[in-house]
Amino acid sequence: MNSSLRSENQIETTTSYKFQKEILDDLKSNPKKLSSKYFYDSKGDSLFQKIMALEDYYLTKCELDIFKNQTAEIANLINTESKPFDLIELGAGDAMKSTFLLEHLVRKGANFTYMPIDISANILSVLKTNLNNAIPELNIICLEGEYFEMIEKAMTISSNRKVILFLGSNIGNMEIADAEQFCSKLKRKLNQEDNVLIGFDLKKHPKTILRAYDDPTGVTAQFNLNLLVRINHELGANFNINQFEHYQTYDPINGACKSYLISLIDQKVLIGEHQIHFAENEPIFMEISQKFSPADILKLAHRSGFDSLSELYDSKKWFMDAIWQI
Ligand code: AVI
Repeated sequence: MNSSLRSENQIETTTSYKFQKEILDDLKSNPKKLSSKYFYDSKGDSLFQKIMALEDYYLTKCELDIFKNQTAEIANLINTESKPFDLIELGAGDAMKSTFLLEHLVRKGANFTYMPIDISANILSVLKTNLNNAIPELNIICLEGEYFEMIEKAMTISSNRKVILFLGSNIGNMEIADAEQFCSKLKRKLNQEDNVLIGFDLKKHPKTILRAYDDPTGVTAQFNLNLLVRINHELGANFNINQFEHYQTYDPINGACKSYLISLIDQKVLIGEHQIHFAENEPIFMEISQKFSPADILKLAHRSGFDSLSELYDSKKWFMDAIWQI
């Protein structure tokens, strides 16, 4: 075995050990939980694509509206003095929204390198091929791995100004305290002239929010249940997914939209050699999709050391892309 293969295998072993440890710790905790960052295996990726295409899942359409219709404004705000810069996108996925910005920047002759960061090598390679075809002039460096490790890597690749994109309300998948920690850490990595652009889903009629996360076709339910299927495949578990049901809540006061899987019966599940007991009606907390008011967003910016530079809304005012400076 050559040394690069050996180190790839070591990375794989470390990653799957981390996955197993986290899953077991989370299912042995009280209340039980699982981390939504593990939703995205290849089946999870394709279910999320289906969610984004759902009529009621408005988030993607709203942010697309901003990126389609306010592209020049975003470009002016982030491309301040036309100095070379690195445009780093956290969790780039298929870069559907940012492609509008990339095309615009290339058309305007901006001097920048696009650096998408994603945990999925597969997604990055598809993205690179698609972008090479769509925008051949674009400089692109894909960074595969965890956000902060890859931001550090980007710093070693070039000393250019950094503009960080964190779109799609991904920040909403963190508890508020974690989002604050995340933004503070991000701030510490950046320099005076850098900017961040973060997509926030706004508080709105509770029924509109619940419909987006509790679709009648059951795709969101499958998306949640798929993590149990993944645990079955990757950790040798025996979850019977018919014995768990997706349950969604939204609290219009604190803006927390939460999903759970409810155990329909009293049951024991094996994960490798570990046995986990689920009482009838016991919940597993799966995901938070936090909703914000403009004031909540300003508070988050200030508490993590940023200043607001601009707030861009879609035509319905359901979503905000906030641009922050240091
Ligand atoms: C990726 N993330 C921003 C989605 C959200 O809206 O919280 C994940 C999702 N979960 C259920 N539907 C979509």
